[in-house]
Amino acid sequence: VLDPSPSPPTFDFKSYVLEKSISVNNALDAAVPLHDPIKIQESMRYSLLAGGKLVRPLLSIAACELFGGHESTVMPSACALEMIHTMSLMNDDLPCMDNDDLRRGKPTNHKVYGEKVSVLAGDAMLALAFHLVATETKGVSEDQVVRVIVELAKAIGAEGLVAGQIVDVCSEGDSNLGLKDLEFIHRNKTAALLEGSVVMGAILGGGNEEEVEKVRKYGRCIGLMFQVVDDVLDITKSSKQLGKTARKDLAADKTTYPKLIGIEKSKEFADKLNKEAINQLVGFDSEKAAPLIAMANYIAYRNN
Ligand code: GRG
Repeated sequence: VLDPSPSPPTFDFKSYVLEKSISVNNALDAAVPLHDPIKIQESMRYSLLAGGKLVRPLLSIAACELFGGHESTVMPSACALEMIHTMSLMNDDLPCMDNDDLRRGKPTNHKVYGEKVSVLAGDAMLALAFHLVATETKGVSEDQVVRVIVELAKAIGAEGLVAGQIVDVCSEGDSNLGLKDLEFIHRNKTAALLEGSVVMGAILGGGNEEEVEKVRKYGRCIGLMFQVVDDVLDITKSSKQLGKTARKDLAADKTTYPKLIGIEKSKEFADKLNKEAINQLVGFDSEKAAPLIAMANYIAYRNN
């Protein structure tokens, strides 16, 4: 969407994403085995292993490795993040919310398994996420694990994801929605979990308070940027590429950044957020910071 900005020349982002995505998918596969009651397990696996971009797990792993932490230490948290992200999408797709038929290029969970199973599979996945972090996080102190659990809970509840979703749902059709309201929705609905992802990784990697706060600021910036870029992409993508949700948003004349400040200003805002995010990483080991820098650039310059 924006003008390409240079990533560290020696860092192979494609290989990094491929390698980490395989690890995360293997861990997710193992975390939800096919046991009885089989319907719930199948429903969870259907959406969890449907080919999401794994942005949150990858961010969490990269933040942990920024401090020299190991992938295996952060993997339960990485899986928990993808589980909660996925169950939130399953909830969002339900007829009582967005009523969507397609997600990640496949029929939505409730279309395949029915609403009752889909709601219960989401409930189970939320519980499993916390169970996984609490029981499978190895090689760090109990205090770190508790801090991670607190961070995750805060990111998804009525001070985070749910807050963004409720304000979004309640403001549907409100043509007076302003920039402040839009920012509140995006900061909570989208940015809170992205922020939580990097903070959880940083805690498990052993970052000190000041370092964790820098990573938090990075997360906040890329979180809001994710949504600003999404709003711009909804408009700039050719109609052929537009997904069902995007078309719905446009048709309903949903409030977006381009609608409120125009496409150019939205792109400039995203660019500013990207620079601010990357600035937080100044002073860290440049090799270890490379994945987080590349991910910020990916979020800023992606085209889908
Ligand atoms: C978490 C308890 C709990 C409840 C959920 C329904 C609800 C409450 C929240 C909905 C939140 C929502 C739909 C947020 C949008 C997040 C977002 C930016 C989705 C797109 O993320 P990508 O592009 O998607 O990372 P993939 O499919 O690649 O994972």
